[in-house]
Amino acid sequence: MTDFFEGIDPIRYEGPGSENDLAFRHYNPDEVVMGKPMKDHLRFAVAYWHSFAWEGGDPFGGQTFLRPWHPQDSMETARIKADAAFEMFRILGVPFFCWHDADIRPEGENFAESKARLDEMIDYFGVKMEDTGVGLLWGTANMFSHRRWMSGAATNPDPDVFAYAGATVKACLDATHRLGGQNYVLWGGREGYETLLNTDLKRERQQAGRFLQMVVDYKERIGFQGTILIEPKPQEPSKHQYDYDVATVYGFLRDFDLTDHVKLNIEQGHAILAGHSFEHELALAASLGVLGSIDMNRNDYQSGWDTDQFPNNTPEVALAYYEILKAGGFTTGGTNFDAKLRRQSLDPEDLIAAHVGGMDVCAAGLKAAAAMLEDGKLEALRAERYAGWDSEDAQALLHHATLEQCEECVIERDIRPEPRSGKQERLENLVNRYL
Ligand code: 3MF
Ligand code: MG
Repeated sequence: MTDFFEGIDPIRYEGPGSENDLAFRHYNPDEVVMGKPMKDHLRFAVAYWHSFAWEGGDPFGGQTFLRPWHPQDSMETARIKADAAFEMFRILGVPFFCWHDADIRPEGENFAESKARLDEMIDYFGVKMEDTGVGLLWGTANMFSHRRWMSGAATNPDPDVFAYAGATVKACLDATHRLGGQNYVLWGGREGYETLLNTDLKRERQQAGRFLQMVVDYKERIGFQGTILIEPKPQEPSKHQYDYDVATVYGFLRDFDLTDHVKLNIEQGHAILAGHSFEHELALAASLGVLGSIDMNRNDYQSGWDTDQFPNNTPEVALAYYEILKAGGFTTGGTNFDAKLRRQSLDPEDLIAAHVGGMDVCAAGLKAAAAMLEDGKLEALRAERYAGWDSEDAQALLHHATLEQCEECVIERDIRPEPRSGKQERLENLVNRYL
């Protein structure tokens, strides 16, 4: 075990009036919201990479954190890191965690050694998960950090890298399956380009589509019951990333006949980078039937990159959970905190406090979203705005009419459409009543 979090007690719910930094003010795990406990709506997960693998470096400076598991170059320190991680899961009471292969074991001399190390850590996790009851929300492969991935993984111009990517995803999907993972995620940080001058877009799209079909085929062969999730992001580290946003990924899934086999893991910060709101991406994914899970964080609105900060804006989070609840809530998905401390937040307690705050913001947002949905006013006003389409004539117009018939009808009935107020400000005022 580790004493990294020594002296920090399990976090308890103390209510909105609590002044205790290390207590929940809104996240009351067993409190029933819309018929089920809050914890089963939110399904919180800790991101191993940000909380335990990241050493505090940024493009202009190196390590700031000094942890008992540093240097992260041996299986011994990999186990110490795992001990600290499960200690934090226990303190926070989170039901899940997520990992990349590279987060949990040091890279080996070759693929075989890397795989053996991964399997050793999966055995170690298995015992801890059994002991603690913490589940795996999703596993994934880091196919973006090592230099072999610099020109892509599945979309790489070198077929050897494509093969290495296939072997890597197989190992990580097997590991996720072995741990009873609820999902498997693919974020293509290098599946894109730095310059069109050396890029064959058609070829790379074909490779990416074929690769995803191979992943789905394998998932079915091993009987993995979790959901395969693509995580959209428009750029960073690539100049342009192919899985740009929900709409782009959906078109890609359609092209390769995968819309029934793959859903999306949607990240707040990535939605913003793509020029959308988080709730836009969630609402669109829900309308297309591909809403799977979320990476919860926030970006700094003054910086044009993915700052992966913990969420602290309840109104924004409420609109996100409104779309999730309206879509029926998570099934295998959940709320993964793809969020990291600022590199100056050095203390173990900072890691705990960051998650406590993030969990509380999500819980407050969930409760506001549930109140909005149960109250029904917003949906009633939305339905009223489209009521004109409910008539038989309107449905016949939509499903059977021709343009000639439109013209005939408009002239015969001398139709002169009269615009009606969209009531946006009143709707925004209504939302604020729940916050
Ligand atoms: C990058 C990300 C990634 C993905 C992770 C899982 C490192 O902006 O969000 O986090 O979430 O690779 O797909
Ligand atoms: Mg993410």
